[in-house]
Amino acid sequence: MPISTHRVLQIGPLKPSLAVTLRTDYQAYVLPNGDERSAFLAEHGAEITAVVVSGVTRVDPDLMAALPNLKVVVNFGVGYDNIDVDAAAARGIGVSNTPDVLDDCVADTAVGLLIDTMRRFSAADRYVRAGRWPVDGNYPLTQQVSGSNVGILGLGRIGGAIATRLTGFGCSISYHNRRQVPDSPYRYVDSPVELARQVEVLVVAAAGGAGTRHLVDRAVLDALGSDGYLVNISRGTVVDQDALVEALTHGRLAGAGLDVFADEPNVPAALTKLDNVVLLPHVGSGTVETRAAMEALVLANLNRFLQSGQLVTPVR
Ligand code: 8YV
Repeated sequence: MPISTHRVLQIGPLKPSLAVTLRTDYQAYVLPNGDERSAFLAEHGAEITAVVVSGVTRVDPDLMAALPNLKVVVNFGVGYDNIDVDAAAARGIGVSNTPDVLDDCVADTAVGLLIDTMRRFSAADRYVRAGRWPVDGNYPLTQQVSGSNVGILGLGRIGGAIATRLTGFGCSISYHNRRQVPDSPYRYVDSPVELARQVEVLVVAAAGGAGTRHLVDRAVLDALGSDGYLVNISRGTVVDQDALVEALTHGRLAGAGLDVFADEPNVPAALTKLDNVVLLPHVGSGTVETRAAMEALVLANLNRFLQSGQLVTPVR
């Protein structure tokens, strides 16, 4: 397909440099918010053939219906639970994401969160800043990371990168996954509850979406128990957040390190009051290097699609 037959639409916020490139090199439209949105869709909807979004923006069947000639949704992010991929497939709309390029960065975040949560570095930092060290004395002892038993829920590319790093810390790694991973050096456990029962730390690395909603429920949290830690770098929807807040406030879990939440950017006030919880504003892939690589992959997908109708990294 020649590029001239295409019209690109940015929906929702994007990395500023990517938004500039789309506007200047592709003459992309930006979907307005509020009252102007439906007027824009009525006037321009039929022109649009390609959409670029980031993981926080929903692309649902209503939006697809308002873009009747849409051929592709290019997603900035590896997770694509923001996009109704079944509805897209039914309409013949291709979907791409940004796999591989962020594995290392997100795995770094998971390990950083795990260490911070078990060793309570953020809480200890608050202790120093509050002037408590000279007054209250040495900080309480915490839990050792090296040599601990870690369970990974979802041994995909990111889960695997987390496991590799933690092997360097002498941790024993077990995992649960939809399917057992052939030739994996790690021990497979056949349910999330059983995995939680056997480990000291559960790291959630399973993709988001309807199939994994509340995979970590009250039973899994109770199996992890009052000495157990939870780390989540995937999607807030994978964990029953109400059950998590309840377990943490009642001391039924030792602590949690969270980069993702059920209703971002809103974080339950109860969590912000707990000292045994580390809260990050979804920064898993947020480094200059990784975001540049994601941006390049978004543009590679867009270019390939505009030129040939193919994608570099289609989601299925
Ligand atoms: C991004 C992510 O923060 O890749 C993902 O799935 O969650 C993160 O890398 C997200 O895409 C929003 O830009």
